[in-house]
Amino acid sequence: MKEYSTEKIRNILLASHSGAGKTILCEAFLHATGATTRMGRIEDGTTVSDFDEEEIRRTISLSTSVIPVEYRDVKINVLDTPGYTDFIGEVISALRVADGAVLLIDAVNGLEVGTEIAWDYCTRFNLPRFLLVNKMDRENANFRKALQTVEDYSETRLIPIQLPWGEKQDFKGVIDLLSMKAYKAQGKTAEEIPADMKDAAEEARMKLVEAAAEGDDVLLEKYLESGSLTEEEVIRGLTLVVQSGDFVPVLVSSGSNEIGVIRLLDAMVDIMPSPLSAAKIVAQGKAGEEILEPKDNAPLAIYVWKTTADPFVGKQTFLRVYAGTISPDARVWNQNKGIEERLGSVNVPRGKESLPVKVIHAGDICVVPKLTETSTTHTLCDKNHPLTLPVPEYPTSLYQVALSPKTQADSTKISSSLTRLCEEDMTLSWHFQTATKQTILQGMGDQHIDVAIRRAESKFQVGILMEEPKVPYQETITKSASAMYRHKKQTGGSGQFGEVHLKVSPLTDKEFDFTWDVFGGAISQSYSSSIQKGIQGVMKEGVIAGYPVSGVLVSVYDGKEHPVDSKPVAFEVAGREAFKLAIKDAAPVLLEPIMLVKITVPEAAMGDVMGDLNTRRARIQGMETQKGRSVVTANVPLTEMLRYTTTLRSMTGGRGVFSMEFDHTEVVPTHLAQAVIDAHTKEMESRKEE
Ligand SMILES: Nc1nc2c(ncn2[C@@H]2O[C@H](COP(=O)(O)OP(=O)(O)OP(=O)(O)O)[C@@H](O)[C@H]2O)c(=O)[nH]1
Ligand SMILES: [Mg+2]
Repeated sequence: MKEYSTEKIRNILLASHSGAGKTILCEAFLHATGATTRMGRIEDGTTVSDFDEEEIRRTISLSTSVIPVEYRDVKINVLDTPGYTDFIGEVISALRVADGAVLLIDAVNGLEVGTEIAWDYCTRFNLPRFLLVNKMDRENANFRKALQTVEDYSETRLIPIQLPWGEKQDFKGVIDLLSMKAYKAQGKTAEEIPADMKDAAEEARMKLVEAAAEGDDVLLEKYLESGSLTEEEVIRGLTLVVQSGDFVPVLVSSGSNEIGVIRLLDAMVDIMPSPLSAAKIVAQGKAGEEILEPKDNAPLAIYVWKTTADPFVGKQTFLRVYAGTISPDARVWNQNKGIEERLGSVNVPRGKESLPVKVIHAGDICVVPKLTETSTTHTLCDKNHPLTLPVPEYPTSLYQVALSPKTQADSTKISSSLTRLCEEDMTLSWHFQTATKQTILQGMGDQHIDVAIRRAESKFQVGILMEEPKVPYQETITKSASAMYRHKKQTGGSGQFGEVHLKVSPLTDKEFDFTWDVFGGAISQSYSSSIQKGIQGVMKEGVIAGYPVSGVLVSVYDGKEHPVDSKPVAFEVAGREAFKLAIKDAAPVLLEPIMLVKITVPEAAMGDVMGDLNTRRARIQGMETQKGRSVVTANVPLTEMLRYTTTLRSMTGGRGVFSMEFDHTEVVPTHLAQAVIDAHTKEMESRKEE
């Protein structure tokens, strides 16, 4: 692929609700610019962007693809993100490296929740954006109505720079308000605006020119004096008001019919910022904050925004070069790891392809193979000019499953496979939960987890079984109690003898503490560590329900020893048993994790959501409604939230979202605790029978 210098690059993200047509729009870009000879289809699994086996099977995008579109001597790196909310992590990674966004809505459905979420993220990342009313060819397509749904949602001013030329099956092109020309089909050639559209176009043009004039005092003055601006002036003004986020230009298209795509590319080239004029990234350097200048001769600054692992192609690392240039075989410094990595080839990604290039200039995006130590979110730079680039915040996980290997052979592969999958995905993580002895995989929703497990099976050939995760309860005590135990085995051979008296008391700020309060040398302090070892074993295994014990102070205050038969192992047993007895006497209870949950839903769904929360032992902390959306914050036990993604989705037609994080632990109400204890007792009994 050709070399593109910084001012000839655009990094533009496509984001929207699933199904608004992002992936097909990429097909249209490639076809209309002559990069492909025919457009691929979602149904046939033949698009450039959705090349992954699971994407083809599910007919939705699951990860962000880079689609470079070469047009007017500019390379637009189009980042095609997945719209399904489970895969929001992919959108966030792409937002981090984009300089602008095109947000799509379906001309029939208007603004849907996935686009709302993307809209809010663009605001958070301060990204200039376009609104594209796509699928204008659909039966029931309605430009005005679709636009209204966005106006109802956001206060940002929307400013059409195009009007649809016809609608539904009559949608034939766009009326362009910048050039005041009509563009049929793809839009390669201009013609006069049809007579019946003239008035509407004039009126819309007025609003556009007014908006553009707000961008700059000189333009405003000229506009006030002469009442008009040239196309070039409108574009200049528009660029400024779009970049500041004051206005969002509105465009129209039908991706699958390739209508409007060329004018959309023109707008990206003319109005969206190049890396030169985009908002600058601030890095942490040796001497404090450093603003990254997107120049080839500046010290190297690279952010790693995506990693893929594939057993055949190997590891692929996606980079955005913020400053400096890179070429094949370059040596770069990984600031996070403190090591040097050597690049092999340097490539421009296009879907699954890697097109080798000789140099990547400041501002561009590329992919390099086989970086062993480098992961997503790392900074690569010049060893003599160390830098750290900012990392975006990813949401906390919302959904968990417990995993177990299908066979013995799988058990050896499972952890390495999970580690590699999680390396690819910033919203996926796994850990071994000691409290429940389960391997937990957590992510954003059931689809997210399902995809991950299928990938583990197909990419790494590891068989995985899914189970409901157990809640990581803890056991603790609510009063003090004392107990003694004598361990004695003195029949035949060498004997064992140890007697321990101990007292347990509740500890609120610590998991465990131990004091040695034996007076007069009833037992030697050298047995202290054996006694503690016995106690620690029980702390891990639990006493009443098989969950770890926490919040206990143990004081050993008396005991007995035998001159010959006392030995460490005897005191370990005595300590263990005395501790169990004491715990049982100290009014033990179960603790459960309580989450802080924030739920955002359309106002109309609020009644249902509150009613449902009532059945989940929720304690409402706050509630507010703004612009038709209600936000509830509540403390809810984790047990009640394990499958909440699915419930909330069906309760709100997919329009509800939530986040949650661990807040504190609380005692499980007695009747619920009893059920957990009974289940444990039953399990222990059935194990004994086996
Ligand atoms: N009528 C019509 N259908 C379209 C158009 N663009 C896409 N489609 C169809 O809409 C469906 C979804 O298109 P995609 O391009 O996969 O949508 P997406 O936004 O990438 O969806 P996600 O990857 O799930 O976020 C497919 O069946 C397309 O064929 C369009 O302009 N008009
Ligand atoms: Mg897609």
